[in-house]
Amino acid sequence: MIRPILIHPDPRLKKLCDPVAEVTPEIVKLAEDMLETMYDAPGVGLAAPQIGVTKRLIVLDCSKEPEPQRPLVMINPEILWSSEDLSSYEEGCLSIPDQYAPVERPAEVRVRWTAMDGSVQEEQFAGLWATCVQHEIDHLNGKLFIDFLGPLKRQMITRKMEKLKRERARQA
Ligand code: K2U
Ligand code: ZN
Repeated sequence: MIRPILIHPDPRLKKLCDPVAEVTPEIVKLAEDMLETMYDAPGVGLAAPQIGVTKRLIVLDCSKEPEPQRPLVMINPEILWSSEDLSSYEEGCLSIPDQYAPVERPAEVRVRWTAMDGSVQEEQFAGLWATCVQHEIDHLNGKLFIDFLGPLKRQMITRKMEKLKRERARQA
């Protein structure tokens, strides 16, 4: 089912998330809900803390039409290697709607994770996949893309989100 996405500032978005001990039916259901929520947003990635679950689980699908969809579920993802080369991308975040800013990250990363069938996977990513997987793993460590910005820009965005939350609370 589609879950509500938390909006910054929210303490759950700043937490260091807990490892997933085992792939239970609840974890499988959570991953399915996260994929459905991500596609509905729409987005190319989503981390469990963004729907209020502070566990180390992310989903992503950076495939572009006419490529087939490639939904990836990563349990306890970890970055094994990052390239020296950097790439800059105009990042956004589903928890910080309508705010974009350029963020520099390693252009390529090698990631290891546990898949839904319990198998351990390892793959190297480049392009939007690399940017997205780093953005999502940051979420698991309580880090948001605005943490890469200067304090004034970060504060301005935070103030805008506080206003948005007040307006949404009034409409509710
Ligand atoms: O984690 C999230 O909030 C979803 C992010 C993932 C993302 C952020 C920056 C760069 C790549 C991925 C996005 O809000 S998903 C929306 C989106 C779609 C296409 C390109 C960039 C962002
Ligand atoms: Zn995000």
